[in-house]
This record gives sequence, structure tokens and C-alpha cells, in this order.
Amino acid sequence: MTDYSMTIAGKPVAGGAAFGVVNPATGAEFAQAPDCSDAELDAAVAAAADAYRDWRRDDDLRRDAMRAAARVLESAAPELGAILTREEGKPVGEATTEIFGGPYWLDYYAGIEVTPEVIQDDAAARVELRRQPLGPVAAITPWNFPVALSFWKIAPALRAGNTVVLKPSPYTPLTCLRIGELLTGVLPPGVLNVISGRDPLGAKPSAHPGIRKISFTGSTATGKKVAATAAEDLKRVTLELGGNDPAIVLDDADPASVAAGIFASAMANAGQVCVAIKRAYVPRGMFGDVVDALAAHASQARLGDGFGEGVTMGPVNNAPQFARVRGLVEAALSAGATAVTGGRPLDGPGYFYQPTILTGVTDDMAVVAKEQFGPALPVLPYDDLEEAVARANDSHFGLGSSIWTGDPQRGARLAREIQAGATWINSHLILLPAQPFGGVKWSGIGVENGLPGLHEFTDVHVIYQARAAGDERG
Ligand code: TXE
Repeated sequence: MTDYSMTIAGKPVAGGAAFGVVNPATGAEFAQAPDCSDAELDAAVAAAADAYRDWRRDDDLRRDAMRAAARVLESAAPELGAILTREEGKPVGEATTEIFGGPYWLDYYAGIEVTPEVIQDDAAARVELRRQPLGPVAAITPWNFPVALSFWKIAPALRAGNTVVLKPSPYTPLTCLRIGELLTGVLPPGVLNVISGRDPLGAKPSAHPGIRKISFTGSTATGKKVAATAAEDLKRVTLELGGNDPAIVLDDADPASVAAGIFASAMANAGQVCVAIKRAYVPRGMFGDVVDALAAHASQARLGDGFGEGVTMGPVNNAPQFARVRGLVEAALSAGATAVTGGRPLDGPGYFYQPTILTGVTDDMAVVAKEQFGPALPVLPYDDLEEAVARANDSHFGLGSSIWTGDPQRGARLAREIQAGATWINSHLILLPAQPFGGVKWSGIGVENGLPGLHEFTDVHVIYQARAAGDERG
């Protein structure tokens, strides 16, 4: 018996098989989720195809339904936030804030105008560029922000007239399954289908002939597999993949305020954010001051169960990720790095890892060169700014980045040298529905959010109306 149902064609589907979901604060299984069969996946895609016929035609219906869905999610935010904390681990206040991301994105996309672009309108012809929806699309999402990242896909996809099959991560399927249940009767049946399953399910939407696009957030390795499979029948893809965001501190910055900003952006969600700061480059002259201030912030963090009073940092989400963070830090320490603070897990149950500030690291150590995706920040000194920029860019990744300076204009000029989808000056991690977000190099293909994010759920359709019959210019 599963504790949550999938939603397929507007109906709850308990599924024949189940898998366990673990609470990362205890390391123990606490709920069962359905393991979607091939027949159930086919049913979800068929339901999305059926619903698509009417959904794509009625713009007003779509906007109204999206706004109604937003209100339902707002009312259910306390319940959903608690489920999210139990399966993901983050403090319940942060989890509840994440739930509100759903309504925020739905309202934004319900509110934007999508008008045809008139390319030519003269005596010869009227030529319009219209954006046509693609059909049933699959949204595949990771465990670090299961709800927010799902709505980055669902909201623009639905607004553009597509229907959706959502597959959340097997580590965190429950909040999204519950959202599917809550939105039954709010969205027309089949418009949003929510399925869950172990990892092998992830590969199936990319190969399914009924799916026209995959919008994927996850690791670079899996993203490459999605792209390869999707190429077989030229499915569209948007890939939001890993990052290794550098923060570059300039010599005119104030060490205390820089450390506050960098710590918050490196340790948010226990470091499990694709655009968390993953390495910091600091001028040698202020290196000690910045490191001391970072360590002071680490000592103030309160690690614990996300339901605990005053807890500011939860556990790492899952056992493989916990092992990965431990392994990267241990390898750095045995190669000569120093943990100024942290450097090991907390004693006791659950996947708690102490916020860790590492010095004595080199660019070739895995904790610097790879995505650690956990609460461990390497801090590296530099002598020459040009050299720091070259080191920041010397990566397969190019997602976010930031520059910390007393002179924001200087920062903005330097930003043009950074290879990334976004560069923040004196901040990091600010993500808004209207602000396109995407990565360069191995950090992804395409963008999410804003009008460009909506366009990724459409194909261009040109309609050429000749003014006079027989007009054949071309
Ligand atoms: O990711 P996966 P995992 C990074 C982070 C972490 C690593 C592994 O560094 O250590 O990825 O995490 C589904 N075709 N990020 O293993 O495997 C899977 O079920 C299609 C960064 O959780 O990429 C899940 O729903 N989908 C990232 C989703 O893909 C497949 C956030 C992501 O899982 C699939 C998370 C397949 N062949 C981890 N196999 C970020 N950029 O924010 C699995 N999936």
C-alpha cells in the first residue's frame, strides 16, 4: 500500500509497486510512493495528449485554471511545507517558502501577455510569427527543490498551451504527488499528470513517442543521457544541469559584508543548490579576514531536524550525496587542505554534515574542480585579478557566478569576462520568475523563466497571408 497516489487523467492511481522514501534527518524510511509501471506511464502520456486538444485552444481557461491552482497551493502551503521538510530535510520555514514559489510562478505566467509578433504588414502581405505549444511535455526534477523547480517547468509549459507529465526525484516524490492530488478538479483532467518511480523511470519519458519535449533539471551526466535519447525523435530539450559557481572578491570589498553574503549563498539549502557558491577567490591581502568571518558564520549555523526550533540548516538529502560530500572533503584534507571549521559529519543519525570552510586547497582538488553540492566551501587566494578570472572560467561548468566589490560598476564591467549564465554583483542566487536562468557549457541548454523560458515550450509558426491571391514572392 502506498501513502500517496500518482495523478493520471485527473484520477488517483496508487500503482501496483512501491518504493520507500527516507527522512534525511533520521536516515529511516517513513513513507511509500508508487513505482510507475510502463502501462501507467503510457496512460499518463495518453491523458496528456487527450487533454492537449482543448487546453491548447483556450487562453482564458488556462490563465483562470493556473490562478485557481495557485490559490489552492497557497492554502495548502503548511501541509505541503511539512511534507517537503520530511522528505528533503530543509527547515520547515524554508520549505514553506519554497511551496509559495509554485503560486508565484503560476501567477507570473498567467499574467504575461503572449502576443503574435507581426513581422510584416503592408500591401503585399501580413506575416505573423506565432508561438505554438508542443503537446505533452515531460518535466523531470531533482531532489533539492522539488516544488520550486517543478513549477519553473509546469507554469510556462501550461501557459503556452502544453500539457505536462511531471516526474519528481525518487528521493523527494511526495510533495509533488500531493500537489497532483490537490490540483485534481482545479486543472482539467490530464493537463497535469504526476508520476513517481525509482531511477529507471527517469529515462523513459525521453524515449516515449508521445512526449514532445523534456525539461530536465539534474546532474550533467544524466542531462547528457536525456539529450542523447531525445535526439532520436528530435524532442525539444531544456537542460538545467550542474554548476560550480565561482565568487570573486575584489580588493575594494568589505570583508565582513562579503563573508556574510558568500556564506549565505554557499550554504543555502545545506549547499544543495545548483547555483550555490561552490568556490570563492579572495585577494591574498584580505584572505585571512574573509576566512575568519566565514568561519564565524559557520559557527553560528544551527544544524538539525528541519522541524527543530531555531534550526538554520538541515541535513544533506540522501545517502549517496552525503557520501559524496564526505569523500570530497576527506580527499582534500588528506591532500593537505585545512578545515578551518567543520570538516566532518555530525555524530548521530541522519545525514548531517557540519558547515565546512576549507583553505589550503588547490584548483585541481576535486572539491574545487567538481560540484560538491553540499555544505563545504573551498576558499582560494589570488594575487592577480586576471588570473582569478581565468581560474573561475577554467571549468566545464558555467551556471552562476558573482563578483563582490565596493564598486558595483567595476563589478558589472568585470562580469562581461565571466563565462556563465548569470553573474550577480554583491549578491548571488537571486532567482525571479521574470529573469531568464540557464547555463553555458556543461551547465545546460536553453533557459527557464521569463518570456524566453516560455518560448522554450513552443515552436515558431509563421503565418503568411498574401494580400492578393496569387502573390508568390518568396
Ligand atoms: O541526479 P540525477 P542525482 C547533481 C549533484 C548530485 C548529482 C547526482 O552534483 O551530486 O547531481 O544527483 C532522473 N533520464 N545535482 O543522482 O540522477 C532522476 O530520477 C532522465 C545537481 O539525484 O541527475 C531525477 O528525477 N532522467 C542538480 C532527476 O533525473 C533520469 C540537482 C535528477 O537525477 C535518468 C540535483 C535518465 N537516464 C543533483 N536517470 C542541479 N543542477 O540542481 C535519473 N533521472
